[in-house]
Amino acid sequence: MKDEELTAQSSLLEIALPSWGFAQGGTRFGRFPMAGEPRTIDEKLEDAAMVHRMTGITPRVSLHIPWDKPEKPKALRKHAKGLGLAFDAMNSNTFQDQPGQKHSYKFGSLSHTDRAVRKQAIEHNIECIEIGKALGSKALTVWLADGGSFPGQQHLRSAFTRTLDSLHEIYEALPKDWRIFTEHKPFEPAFYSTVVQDWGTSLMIACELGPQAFCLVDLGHHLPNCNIEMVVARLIEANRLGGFHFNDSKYADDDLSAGSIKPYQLFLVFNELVDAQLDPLIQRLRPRFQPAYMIDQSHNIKDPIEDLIQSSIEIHRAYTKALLVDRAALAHYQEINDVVMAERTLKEAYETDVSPILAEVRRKKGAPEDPIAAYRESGYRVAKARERGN
Ligand code: RM4
Ligand code: MN
Ligand code: MN
Repeated sequence: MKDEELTAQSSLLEIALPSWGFAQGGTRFGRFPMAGEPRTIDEKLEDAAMVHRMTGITPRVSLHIPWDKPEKPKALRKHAKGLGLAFDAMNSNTFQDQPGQKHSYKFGSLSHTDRAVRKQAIEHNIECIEIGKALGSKALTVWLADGGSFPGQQHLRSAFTRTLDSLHEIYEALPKDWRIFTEHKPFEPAFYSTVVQDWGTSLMIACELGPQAFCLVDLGHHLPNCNIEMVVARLIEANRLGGFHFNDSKYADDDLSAGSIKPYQLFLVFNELVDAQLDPLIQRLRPRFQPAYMIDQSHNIKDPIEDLIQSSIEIHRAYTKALLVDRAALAHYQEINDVVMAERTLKEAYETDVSPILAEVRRKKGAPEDPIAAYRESGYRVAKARERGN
């Protein structure tokens, strides 16, 4: 691929930012707030606009409800537009009890044995859709903490059937131009049996619900050594790959910066995505192949703005390297079973320094060559600490 073509392709990537990633995160042991962190959704949007000014590739924000529930969604949409931002998928939250909530989610939400609890969780998801409509969002992401921590606690099949029934009701409320994503996760907070624990379950849900339902792959939601690129390839083949939550992990759902621990894995995931994107057969048979890219991390010790900039760059890097793979050569080596040359073809792309291409894409979008340095020079956080008084 020529440099201009590579730059053009590379500049097509867009990644959504999580509203829940702008305040300093914490663990169950503690949280160490930083001066100048945002307190309201308006302030989080200001920070998102700063990230987008630095990266040029992060123009949308994904909202978590009720954490970032807007009082006036229409006004928030206007505020975002003024900052050059729009809204990505809506995220529902039935994994925590909120003040004043009638029924508790202690023993589940969409899978609960009590119809009243399920109804409350269904209504919450429908409310997320309603807010999302006013914001211009086009998708709902459902991650469920539902499950059991001890053998015998839940009837495994019935818990799944109830979840499916609940999801059907949410699906009914989905506008025709929306998509619903279900996110799998093997464990935590349930430590024995999670209802949507793997991509197989997520795929069953998508197939049961209908053509607007897709699976979302959160890179941190896999057991150690899971071959995530295989999961991606299978979901593409099933025409049900909806999108990603990017992050990285060493042990489990660590929510570390994308590309910080296993950059080769991130590249291999993008290798599958680019391969499908360039495959005319896939484009013809699966016109709905439009994965949504999003970051889902917890910024416990880094400045969240720096972490989001850094992660966006690493995702962009992995994608651009995947564009470099000589696909004709790879196909040839696979065909003749030349293992070494096939692997070398991937490694050649992976080992190419694409930093100049990334910088060129940013330059064309009016973003700085070195986003972290530019952000630090801007004195943004210090100014915000003064302005926000924290
Ligand atoms: C979960 C999952 C969801 C996210 C919550 C905060 O582990 O990754 O996507 O919404 O965390
Ligand atoms: Mn996630
Ligand atoms: Mn997670």
